[in-house]
Amino acid sequence: MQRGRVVSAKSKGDMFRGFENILIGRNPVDANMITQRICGVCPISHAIASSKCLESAFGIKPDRNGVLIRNLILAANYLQSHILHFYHLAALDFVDIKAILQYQGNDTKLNKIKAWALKELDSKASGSNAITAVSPFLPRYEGKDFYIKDTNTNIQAIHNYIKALEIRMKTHKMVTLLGGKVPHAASIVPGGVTQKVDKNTIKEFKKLLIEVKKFVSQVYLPDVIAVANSFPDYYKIGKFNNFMSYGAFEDNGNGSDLFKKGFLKNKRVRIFKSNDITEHLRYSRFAAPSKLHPSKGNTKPNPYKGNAYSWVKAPRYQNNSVEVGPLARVLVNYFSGDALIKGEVDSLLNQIGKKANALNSVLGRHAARAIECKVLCDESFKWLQQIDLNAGSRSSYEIPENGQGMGLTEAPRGALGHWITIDNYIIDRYQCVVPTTWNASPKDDAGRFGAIEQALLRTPISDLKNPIEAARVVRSFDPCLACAIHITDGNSELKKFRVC
Ligand code: NFE
Ligand code: MG
Repeated sequence: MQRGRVVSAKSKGDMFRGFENILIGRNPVDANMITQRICGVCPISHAIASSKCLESAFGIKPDRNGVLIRNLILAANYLQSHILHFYHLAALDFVDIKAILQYQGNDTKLNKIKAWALKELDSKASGSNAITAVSPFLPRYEGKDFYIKDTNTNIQAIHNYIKALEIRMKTHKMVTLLGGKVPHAASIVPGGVTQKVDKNTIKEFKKLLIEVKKFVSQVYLPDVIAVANSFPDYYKIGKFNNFMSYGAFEDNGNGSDLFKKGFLKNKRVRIFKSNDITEHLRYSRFAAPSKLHPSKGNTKPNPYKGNAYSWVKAPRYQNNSVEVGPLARVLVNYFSGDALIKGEVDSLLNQIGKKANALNSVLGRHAARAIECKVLCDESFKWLQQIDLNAGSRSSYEIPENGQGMGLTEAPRGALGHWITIDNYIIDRYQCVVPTTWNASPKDDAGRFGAIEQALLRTPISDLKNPIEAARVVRSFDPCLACAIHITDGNSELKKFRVC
């Protein structure tokens, strides 16, 4: 078995996206519905970014009820997305799913999984390979000490994996109560929302929220702590230096966002300036010019460009690679001294016996998602109470002949920006810079690595053929290439690691 460390990394997206080009020549309000189709996991964030973008181009402010309802829909989508990530995308990097074969108890759902696994194994029984092929749980990286050893802990985690599916269904219902449907909401529009909310809607939403909050406090947070206690090395692995948040969950009662904006470098939070964003193209499969601000950007594919290795652009803030997402939001707020976030973070740090710098890690990213869920449950109760049932929820607008707009928000995976130029009442230019464009970007014009590439460097790998450590680092960012490029090409090589 060959050991080593990651010495170089390339993060790439394998397909052209082009959503921005689809928008050119259309009615500006179409952007609101079309950009949601960029992704089925974070469509609410696109609906909000696009609504804010159009509101700024139309010169209007959103209605107060509309803002509250949008916050509630977005919070429900964050809950859905963060729980999805921890339980259904990342947990099996740590939990031994094969423990289900040892289950002897009476839980109907666990017994169903066990029976299904046994049947799958039986039908695939082709010698020693049988255990490696129970989709979607296997194959996986195999190695000594890769997964939690204690059978009961593993079985409890599998139990919570199923429970998390049920909880996600409830969060989807929360979105439909206020958004009309999932995954792509129908109610979010420039000016606010079209949904009429009454006492019953609030009652139903609250009932679901209570159940989700209980899961977050009693199951999700303890499970994150349990994983952290079993894999303490991951407080040191997967670090990055620069963090950015655009701010989200507007007008949190006092005129400020719940999650504040800022750029954090060397533990100091600086004022965020949207003018300082550029998109570098040297290693991306797009035609020059490079380093344009997104309001001037374009989307011209250049598939055969030499040196280019990704369909993801390389956005930079003041020429820095930055990490965006839950950890970035939590750290920006923590180091800004935000009392609410600081209280939640310090309480978690106390429980795990760590200092704040431990958060800059793989485990910190998982913890940040759980902390956000706790905060969003608590704040959602307050937003529900603030809705004025006797007032409307949408301000009106007129589409101007010409104009420019910008809509910034935070998607579950981080900073999301939309920029529009309107000419002769139609869209002349539309640009989206999405969270995974920041995190999974390739190198920039100066050769600086993107956030995931950088975080991978020096990661210790215990077995070259089973580089689970690298997978854990990448997965901690919760990358979504669907957002960054639309879809990945199933024929491309997915398993090439350079480890020395
Ligand atoms: Ni397809 Fe997304 C989020 C956005 S990440 S999930 O969160 O915007 O690129
Ligand atoms: Mg773009």
